[in-house]
Amino acid sequence: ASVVKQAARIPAADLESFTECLQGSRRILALLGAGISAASGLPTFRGAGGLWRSFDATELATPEAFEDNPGLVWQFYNYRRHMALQAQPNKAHYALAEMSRKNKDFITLSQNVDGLSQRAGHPMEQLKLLHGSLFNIKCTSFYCDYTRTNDFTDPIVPSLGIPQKELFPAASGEDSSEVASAEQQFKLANEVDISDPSNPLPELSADNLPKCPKCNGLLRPGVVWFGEPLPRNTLDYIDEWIKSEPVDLMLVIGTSSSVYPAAGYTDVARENGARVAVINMDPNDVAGKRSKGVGKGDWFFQGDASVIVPEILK
Ligand code: BV8
Ligand code: ZN
Repeated sequence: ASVVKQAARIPAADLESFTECLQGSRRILALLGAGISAASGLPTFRGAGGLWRSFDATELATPEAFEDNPGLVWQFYNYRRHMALQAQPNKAHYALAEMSRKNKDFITLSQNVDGLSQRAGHPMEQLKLLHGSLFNIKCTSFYCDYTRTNDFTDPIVPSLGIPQKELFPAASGEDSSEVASAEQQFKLANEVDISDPSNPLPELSADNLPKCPKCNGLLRPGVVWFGEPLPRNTLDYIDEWIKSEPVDLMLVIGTSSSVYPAAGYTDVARENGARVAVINMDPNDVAGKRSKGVGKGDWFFQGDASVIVPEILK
């Protein structure tokens, strides 16, 4: 958290030239990554927080992981839903929402699934969720089209919050009377921090997991996993928007620009006329590498997005 509070260092000359460009810009694109939500307390993917119970988040954000152990993957997403619901949007989310309200030609592309841009009041028609949302749910049955959005149930199913007997079975050999009472189990579940690798992770059987009300199939988080295509209509909309007229300015905020096709939009925008301002805590992450967002005539503002973004957009 101390890193996040690092004061922003915005060189006056850069701020001046950026402000001049911003004021002369109409068609503006923003690409958001986990770094914009760091100040809201949500761990990024690659930073120290990018691990959950010693799992690398990208190991769990795959269809294979879900196929292999839906209970584990649901506990990962249930935990992230809970964290995101506890978090508050920060000044960067609000500044972008404000700019979007003032300028209909300002579009935000978010890689984040945490819902914070939405909760900051970002106009939804100008917010494109590239990787879905923790709060969308969809059915895994091949023939079933059941989906629901804005599902803020927490925990998503009782079994992910209040343990029942089958979740904490008596250690083998002990007779069932040894199993903690429901009250003790409830207390245990609420005290047990399941993000802590040293605590036992309940083995959830499929019948404890979210079920489709239409076909009783297993439901999954409505996010885009690695190896899955991004929503076709979203990709088409963005391509059309970028190519229809020149882009004046692109803001690349709090992203390692390591995941494609999302990261590729910076180069596409630049090819369509955009100048690029990168806001990131870590200069090593973006400086120099053209495809990582910083090239000639660009700006790089180092520091916490929740401090820098409101500062440079005001
Ligand atoms: C696709 C939702 C094709 C889920 C996410 C090899 C094998 C397999 C696949 C690939 C491969 N090579 C390339 C690929 C494609 C793959 C990919 O790009 N892999 C990478 C790892 C190489 N991409 C895909 O699989 C995509 N799909 O290509 O499909 C296809 C086409 C047709 C038919 C079938 C298939 C799907 C990718 C989407 C995956 N889902 N999220 C979930 O969240 O659980 S991605 C997830 O990780 C995030 O959404 C985000 O996009 C990404 C993490 O990136 P960042 O947001 O940038 O976060 P990160 O931690 O990396 O960086 C944080 C940054 O913030 C840092 O720069 C840090 O310095 C900075 N920072 C930190 N604190 C602050 C800060 N900055 C400012 N202020 C601070 N306070
Ligand atoms: Zn279904």
